[in-house]
This record gives sequence, C-alpha cells and structure tokens, in this order.
Amino acid sequence: SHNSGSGPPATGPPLKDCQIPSPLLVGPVSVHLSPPMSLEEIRQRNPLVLPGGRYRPPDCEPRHHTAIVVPYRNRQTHLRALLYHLHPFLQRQQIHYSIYIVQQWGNSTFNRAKLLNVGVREALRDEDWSCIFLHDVDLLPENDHNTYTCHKQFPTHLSVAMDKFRYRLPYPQYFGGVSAVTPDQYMKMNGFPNQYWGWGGEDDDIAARVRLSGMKIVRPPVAIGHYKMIKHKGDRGNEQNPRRFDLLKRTRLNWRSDGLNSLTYELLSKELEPLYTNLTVNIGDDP
Ligand code: BGN
Repeated sequence: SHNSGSGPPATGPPLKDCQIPSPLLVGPVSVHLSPPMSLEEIRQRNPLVLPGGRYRPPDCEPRHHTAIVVPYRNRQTHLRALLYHLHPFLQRQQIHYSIYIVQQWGNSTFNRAKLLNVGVREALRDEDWSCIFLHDVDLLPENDHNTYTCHKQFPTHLSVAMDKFRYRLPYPQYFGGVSAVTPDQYMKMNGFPNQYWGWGGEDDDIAARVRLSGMKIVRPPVAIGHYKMIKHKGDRGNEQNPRRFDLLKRTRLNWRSDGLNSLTYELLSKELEPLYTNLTVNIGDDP
C-alpha cells in the first residue's frame, strides 16, 4: 500500500483522486538563479513540506509516488537553488514525493552511479515508491508540464533540452542529467554500475543497460524537457575518469554482475532535514 509512513490520518472522508493534468500547472517558468536564498527562507515558502522533504497534496489523493534521488557532495549553493525550484514545481504537479540527497562521505573520487544505487535502495526502505528520479543537483526544470512520474514499461529520460546543449540532445543515446525508473525497471537492468569513479560514462553505461535488459528509453517532447544548468567549474574530486572508455566496452559483459546485486556501502547517517532527507554514505574508494 502507498499509505504507509507520511500518509494522511485515517479519519474523515476519502479524498478524490487528483486530476490529470494537475490544474495547478503553469507551463514554462523563468528560472532565475540569484540571490541564493537561505534554507530557512525556502522552508517558509513551502509550509506543507514535512521533515525529510516529504509532501503529499492536501486536498486530493495523489496518483503518483515519486522519490527524487540526488547524488551530492559539497555543492551548497546548487542544493539551495534546486530545493527552491523543485519543491513548488512538484507541488504544482500534485504528486506525493520525497527528496533524498545522497552525500558521498570523505575525499575519494566521486561516484555518481553508485550514489544513485544507494539512494534507490534507501528510498525503497521508506516507502513503496512507484517512481524513482535520478536527478543531478545542478539542473532546474523550466516547464512543469514535464511531469515527475514514470512510464509503466520503460525508463524515462527527462533532461532532453538543456541550455548548456543549446536546448537539444547532445547525442541520441544521452541519458544523463535527469532520468527516471520504476523499481521494476531498476531491477530488470540490475541497477546502475558501481565502478565509475570520476566524471563521465556512467550515464552511457546506464543507457546501455536499458537496452541490454530489453527495454528502451522514452522521452518528453523537446519543447517541454527544458532545463537550466547552474554554471560551475569541474569540481575537485570528480576529475574525468580515464577508464570510462574501457569500462563502456565491457558493459555488455559486466552489467549482470555489477550493479544492484553487487552493491556494498556503509550508511553513516540518515537525517530528516526540513527540506530533504540527508543520507551520508561511505561508498569506499576507487580501487
Ligand atoms: C559524454 C559523456 C557523458 C556525459 C555527456 C554530456 C563519456 C563516455 C565516452 C565514451 N560520456 O561524452 O558521461 O554526460 O558527454 O556531458 O565521457
């Protein structure tokens, strides 16, 4: 059942199902980035968001239950901009959601895909989510018709038109930025690779897994999948991965043995912050 955890109290008449599409949608929104607001101000603007960054629409029964998983390390200003935009955006879509920030502990090389695996596993401990979003911290959706829900059969790629790529796909197989899977789809592709330390290639590996496990990628129209990327320099601890080319050659051989079924990590803390759930995790180091 989807009523565990943050469900409404079991009193009063049942709520009517939320309308599709949500009557609260506004379409294109202008995403301006300054001045960066404090977390406290963002919290005040989102009074219905519960500790852990949880929300469900107050006056209708949501049809969608989405966990947003964000791999993270040391990007405070990006995180504030993301929370500032994403909370109202998701509330206009009238979905039941929760935002998980998966923070890589220590100074080992960043590993986005492994952090995503951790986020999916931990999110599914909390609730029976029908959809899991894999979301970069520096991407802000610019149109709320781009709904944060899953396709029943196939993984979805949402960030099809990023400003940095002049609002189109950089190449046809691109699966980076923002994507979404159901728990079933995630299981079918054995999750994501754990071996990509540093920048690049892990999203291409994930796209290959989709294909190798007999699925395909679905996408919203380019006019709707607009995202603004927050500008930044390449970060320390996330240098380009020189092994990515070799790893990608082996996806076909490795995807069944490396992934969800080989995932190991140590969860150091789980904190219900006012606007998000903060998971701090030791995922080890580049061998
Ligand atoms: C690609 C990267 C992706 C990245 C996109 C967009 C690789 C693998 C090389 C074969 N892939 O080139 O990881 O998301 O650019 O920046 O580096």
